Amino acid sequence: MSDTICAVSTGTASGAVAIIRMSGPQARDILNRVVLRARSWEPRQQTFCTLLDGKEVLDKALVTFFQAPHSFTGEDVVEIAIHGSPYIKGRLLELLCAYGARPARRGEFSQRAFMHGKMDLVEAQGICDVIAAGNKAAHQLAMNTLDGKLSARLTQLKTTLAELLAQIEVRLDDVDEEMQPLGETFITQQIQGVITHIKALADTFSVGRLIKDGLKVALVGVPNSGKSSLLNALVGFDRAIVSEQSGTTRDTIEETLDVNGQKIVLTDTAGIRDHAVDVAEQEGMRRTVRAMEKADVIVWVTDGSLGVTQAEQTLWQQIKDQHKCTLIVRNKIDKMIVPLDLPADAKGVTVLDVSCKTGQGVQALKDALVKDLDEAQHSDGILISNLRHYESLLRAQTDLEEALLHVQDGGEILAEHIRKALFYLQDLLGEVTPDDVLGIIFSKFCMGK
Ligand SMILES: Nc1nc2c(ncn2[C@@H]2O[C@H](COP(=O)(O)OP(=O)(O)OP(=O)(O)O)[C@@H](O)[C@H]2O)c(=O)[nH]1
Ligand SMILES: [Mg+2]
Repeated sequence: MSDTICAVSTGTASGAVAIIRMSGPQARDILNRVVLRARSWEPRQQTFCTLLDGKEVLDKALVTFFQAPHSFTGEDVVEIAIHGSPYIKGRLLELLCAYGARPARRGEFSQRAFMHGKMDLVEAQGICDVIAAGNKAAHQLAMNTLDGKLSARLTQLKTTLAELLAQIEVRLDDVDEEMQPLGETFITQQIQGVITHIKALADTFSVGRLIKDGLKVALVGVPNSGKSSLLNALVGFDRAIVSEQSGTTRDTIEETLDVNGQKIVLTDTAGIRDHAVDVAEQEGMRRTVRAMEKADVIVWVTDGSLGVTQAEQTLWQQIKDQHKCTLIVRNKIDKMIVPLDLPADAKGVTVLDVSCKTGQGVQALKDALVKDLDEAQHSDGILISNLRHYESLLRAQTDLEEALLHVQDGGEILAEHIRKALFYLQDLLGEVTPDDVLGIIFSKFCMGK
């Protein structure tokens, strides 16, 4: 980290303004080589100045200097706001590199911030998620991580384990048995308490993942039940072709929707029936099955004016085999409705009455789709959405459950399992993570961050 790095922090596209960031011990000196008038640069003050390319003016810029350690990375940092033309950005980077900086790798500014103790690994991941968040719910989730709420919870659990381990270890060293034993109930309660918290946190992954990536919903049903009409009603515009002909939709059609700040990715599919009329429809039905496999929620759309047909009985078996969260939409309730004679094992599934024609029930369907996500987020807002975090928590939990089996002997095996669980929590926060693993994690960050 003794070198000085630079990158465009505002993306590759043209824009009114772009920011080039430089971090490292030479940042100030290099800056002085590209400005018209070299100076000492007052920290955290913006200075309007002229940037030079040799003897010619490259741009007029607004420059801010942050002095180590009071900067994002903990090093000397310079931010240069320039006009966002691809030429100026490219040329300024060339000049900075010619004077001694080097192009930053992906996530390298964040990695330096982490190395200088400005944030832990969980908070650094939060930055990535904040930048990637495209809707309110994902943003809130990421902000809670960036704000350190998740880190605080993890640190608390880590401290409990570390204290317990210290008490056990000191007794292992106490060969003369001068200390009072800890007591099995105490040890069990401590471990059990941490397991409960870890489990609760790990359980939020199923919802956290959906909030971050969006809830994938597949609309399936027999031909003509109104799947494409429902897609159009949900997104609020005429996206998919609707016709009274059976077998209109062949390819899957994907569209994104925002419901109460949650992202939903809807897929309209080809209707499923016993015999496809041609090869294209056959392929369409194959894609429908694939859409069901990829979905988080399957919405079975049935025509309420017809009742459940034989073809739908077969389709239900296929839906059921997916073992996914399922909703049933009884569509066309503006028409004469016949009793809904569901297959026996579909009786417990939520049924929503909808008319794509009048719009009745469409909002209720939207609310039902995001209900679980909304509730999880409003409980206390600390959710995990990162697979690495989830896996570390599971590992810690497994070791603590093992530890519970060895409370009675109170010896080295008990200590070893607690030590391992503690290690997984420390790894989550980046405290014991090897450099090559850190390199991989930060390389997934965006350029200039
Ligand atoms: N009355 C009434 N008609 C509807 C409703 N929803 C759809 N329809 C009609 O039902 C027919 C079939 O609608 P689509 O949306 O194309 O049905 P689909 O399920 O996508 O059909 P395929 O793509 O062939 O599988 C069209 O004529 C629609 O206008 C509804 O709520 N009420
Ligand atoms: Mg269709």
